[in-house]
Amino acid sequence: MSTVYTIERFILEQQPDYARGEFTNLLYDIALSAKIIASKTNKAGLVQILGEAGGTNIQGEDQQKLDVYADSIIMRMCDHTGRLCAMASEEQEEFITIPDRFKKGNYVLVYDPLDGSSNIDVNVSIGTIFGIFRCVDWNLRGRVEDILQPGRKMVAAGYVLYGSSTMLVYSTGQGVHGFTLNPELGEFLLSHPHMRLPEPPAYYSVNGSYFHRWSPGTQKYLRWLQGEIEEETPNLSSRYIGSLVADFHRNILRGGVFAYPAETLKPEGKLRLLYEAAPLAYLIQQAGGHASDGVRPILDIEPQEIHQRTPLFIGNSRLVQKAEQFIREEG
Ligand code: AHM
Ligand code: MG
Repeated sequence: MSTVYTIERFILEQQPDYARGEFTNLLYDIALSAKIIASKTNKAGLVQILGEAGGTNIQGEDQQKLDVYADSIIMRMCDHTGRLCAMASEEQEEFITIPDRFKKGNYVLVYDPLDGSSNIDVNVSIGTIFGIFRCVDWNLRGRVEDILQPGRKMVAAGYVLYGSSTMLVYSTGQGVHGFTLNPELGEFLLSHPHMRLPEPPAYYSVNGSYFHRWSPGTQKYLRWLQGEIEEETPNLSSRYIGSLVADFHRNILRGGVFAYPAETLKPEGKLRLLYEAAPLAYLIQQAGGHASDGVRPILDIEPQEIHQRTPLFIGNSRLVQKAEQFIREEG
């Protein structure tokens, strides 16, 4: 029988001998939050019977929207453990400080608690994205400087996909590893060790309905992806779920590129740099790929504000570099 690795065992075995366990335990906290969120998202369809999310259920209790619920689970799971000095969440305007009554830790957690929320009501995969930094100054309580760090400084990143199975995929800089939740055991089991982007790439994922609002370089890029321009033409098929984690996960397994470019109505793009683009950029680099805003690596961008947006091209390095080339050439 092959060895069964629970996520706990795997994280522990990857931990260097000198580690004090603070970081390891933070990953456990995230895995536990993921299990709690998964058990709730699995029942999302039942709110139609038991009461709408955001409305009142048959017991007369207020139903929390799932993204708000996921946010409070992660925040409450992580704010009192003494492992963090600050957090930032897509669901909260300001960054989250650790209350004075709790011990402060040395790490910073940035997260999108439930991305792809437009997909919840139609039973399509959704996900959680997270990134971890070290605090800039370990002696101080969390400040905005601790949050506004470039992706290059992340010490870990990952996502949880709530799909046909729940999967947790993460990296601490030693490759990308995927775990599938066994619902009977309530354990994440190692199912995808050392994930690497396969060659040749199979898919491109982009919302082509915005084509007329893209720059000429971006339009040319889509035509190239579709095989219309004879210049190292790729042989790709199209897949777009509209759920970043799910689109990213499929592309990391099958090979490909995901793009959410800038367009006239969204000149900065739609996706958020700190807790969407940067963690996935960290992962894709670990899987042998690349992420760019069309001009520079996502990992090099210094965020100016917590909820800053960025255009995003992410996946197979050659496919991402081609986007950069067309955007450069348009001048
Ligand atoms: P959200 O943070 O409001 O859930 O929006 C982010 C989602 C991503 O998961 C996905 O890649 C993108 O929005 C899809 O946007 P569009 O519908 O414009 O293609
Ligand atoms: Mg989001």
